[in-house]
Amino acid sequence: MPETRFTDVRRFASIDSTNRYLLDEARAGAPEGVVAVADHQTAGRGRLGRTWEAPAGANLLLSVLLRPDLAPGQRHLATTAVALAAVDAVETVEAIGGAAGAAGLRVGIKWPNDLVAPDGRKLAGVLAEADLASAAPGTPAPVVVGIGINVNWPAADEDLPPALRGAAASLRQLAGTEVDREALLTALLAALGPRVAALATGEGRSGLADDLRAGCTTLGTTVRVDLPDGSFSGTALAVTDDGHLVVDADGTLRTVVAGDVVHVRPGA
Ligand code: BT5
Repeated sequence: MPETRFTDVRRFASIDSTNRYLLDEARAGAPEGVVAVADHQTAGRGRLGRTWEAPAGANLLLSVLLRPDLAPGQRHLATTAVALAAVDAVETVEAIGGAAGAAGLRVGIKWPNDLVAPDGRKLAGVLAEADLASAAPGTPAPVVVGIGINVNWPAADEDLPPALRGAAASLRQLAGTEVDREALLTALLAALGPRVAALATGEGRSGLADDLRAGCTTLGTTVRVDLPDGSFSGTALAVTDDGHLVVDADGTLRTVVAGDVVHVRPGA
């Protein structure tokens, strides 16, 4: 399977949501690989109707259109591929800037969809939205994966709305200096090629799951899992080959396919 190149990059000074834009493009037949990047979103969205905050011109807000040939149970790996590409990109760019030293900056992945700083504050969120109805018969359904990365906002905790203080952070805060958004975008588009290509083969998918395990800050922690029909707590034990989280809830192993996870206590 040839690697998709993310070269059709459509830029917007302001748009409601780059995910919404690409879902509409997908319905109109746009191919895999189209990218939408915005300086500002007026209705940036998170999961479950939540909003994504970012002032104009400070952060990276983008979505990519994928048409991955995945079984329904494997779809979380599309989120994983984009999250891992972002982790790759952050490392590269910090190494170029030298801001965090030669080793670059290693950010973690909090299951299911956050990039987090070493202290757990959220640096980025990923939102995957599939449109199962719009695919031609026998062809993979489009999946739009959006990511918002806090690049230069907030510069300090006080910049954040009260609800996000202590919970969100930016690359700028970690690096101690402004970070070049364009360089990060270039690195991210380059990293997406191999990460998305990996979705197409069994070996590639197990590599994605391995890298998710290696970077997942949720493993080993006590978590509370919030599902539409209630919550339960336990210890996050493992990530399956499909990218799902296995939680030991009082001796019963429960596999979480989608849901909100709160880190209650760090692992021993
Ligand atoms: C996410 O949802 O984290 C997915 C965010 C995806 C945003 C991108 S931007 C480009 C593309 N186009 C879109 O319209 N969306 C995508 P969730 O796990 O539901 O987290 C949302 C929650 O994160 C909010 O309710 C806030 O509590 C918090 N939050 C909002 N903005 C934040 C920020 N800039 N940094 C850290 N946390 C934030």
